[in-house]
Amino acid sequence: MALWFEQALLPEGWRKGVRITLAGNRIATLTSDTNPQPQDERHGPAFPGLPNVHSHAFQRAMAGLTERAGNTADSFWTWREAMYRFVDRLNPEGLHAIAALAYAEMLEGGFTRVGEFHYLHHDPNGAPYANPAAMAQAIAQAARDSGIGLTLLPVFYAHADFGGAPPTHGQRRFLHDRDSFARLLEALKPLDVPLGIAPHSLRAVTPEELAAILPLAPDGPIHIHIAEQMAEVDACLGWSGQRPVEWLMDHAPVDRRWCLVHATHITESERNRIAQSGATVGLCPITEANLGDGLFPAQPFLAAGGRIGIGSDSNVEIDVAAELRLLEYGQRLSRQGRNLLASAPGQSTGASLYNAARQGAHALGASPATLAPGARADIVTLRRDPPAHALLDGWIFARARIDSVWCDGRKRVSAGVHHGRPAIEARYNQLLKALLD
Ligand code: NGQ
Ligand code: ZN
Repeated sequence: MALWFEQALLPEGWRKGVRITLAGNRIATLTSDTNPQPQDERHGPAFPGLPNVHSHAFQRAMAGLTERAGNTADSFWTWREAMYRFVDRLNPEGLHAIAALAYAEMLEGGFTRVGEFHYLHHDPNGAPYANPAAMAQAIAQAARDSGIGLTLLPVFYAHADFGGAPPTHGQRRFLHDRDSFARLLEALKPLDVPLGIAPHSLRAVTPEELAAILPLAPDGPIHIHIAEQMAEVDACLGWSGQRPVEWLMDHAPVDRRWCLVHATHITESERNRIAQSGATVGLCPITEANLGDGLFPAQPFLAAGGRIGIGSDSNVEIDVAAELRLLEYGQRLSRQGRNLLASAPGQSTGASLYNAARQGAHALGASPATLAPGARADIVTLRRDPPAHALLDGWIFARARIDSVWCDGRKRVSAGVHHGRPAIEARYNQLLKALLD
């Protein structure tokens, strides 16, 4: 059987009448300017799926539950307290149920690979599980259930703040020292997924710990949260006399392997240094808006040749088109202009955003999805009705909606809905009911 697409985004650009045959998880043959054959499955416009460079899957279960004003001023930090309380009772089974729904929704939303920034390692008392990979196995199982590609980013977390402050009670399930972390990395190898390493933030890791854990992962991506909140920038200045990005650039070997998550509050010089380093900035526009982080200077960063990836982070909403739209709209609102992230005069803003986000795959130790013979079949199509005339702009800015998604050669989403959704949702609803009462 073959797939036939009205139009498809090939490496050389949009082509009409594209017919693809699959062999296993890969594209076997691809022909353009061709008519469908009688048995072909016919679809609207198709393009390669996008990578999600930053997810905390478990936070999907808090979506909508932290939008009520508290008695004191709400902030990122009060949200974080609520998040710590929420995870108190999660076990591997619960994590599996939540992550499976989040990952199914990622596929529905156009993501075909996820980087899971995974730090919920230990049992509810903070004691290691007999198998240190128990929670990570739940993540990997959820990825298999949904069919999404997984890059696992095990997190090293040891402190509550700069200067090696002791961790708080709410952080007890995240903690390692160098040796227990090395054992975790060993235990993750049999999962057989691409592995990275993630020092949580400069708050959670001392300079000595950072230096000690990097050699444990000589290849693969390195992810870190950085400069997301002004309080973090101020605390870093108080501790070191430097801003977080400045400090990191001076003290760590930041290069293309690195993904700096958020990097919201940066100076012009920090911005240029990140762009020159080749590191990816992991932008999570919906979460950054939801948590009141601030606005990353995307326009000058991209103009300086900086690389970005998109993350769904807290998973309060999961939709890569909505992330890209908000990324552009944040720039429009703050800079009072339009089409600010278009790569050049005359270029489509949607296509420019899409192309930038596609490169985020490198930050997950993967190649960007592509429609070509031999490539993994990670394909997203849009509904044909109403006609998607502006294609990527229609998808990102207007009403064009996702229809079908194939990941690793298997069709997982039809008519916008993940095939496993009924079962995954039933298990999730049951779990959440138990968790919330
Ligand atoms: C996290 N989330 O690890 O889930 C963090 C909150 C922290 C975001 N930064 C915890 N969006 O940064 O300390
Ligand atoms: Zn995060």
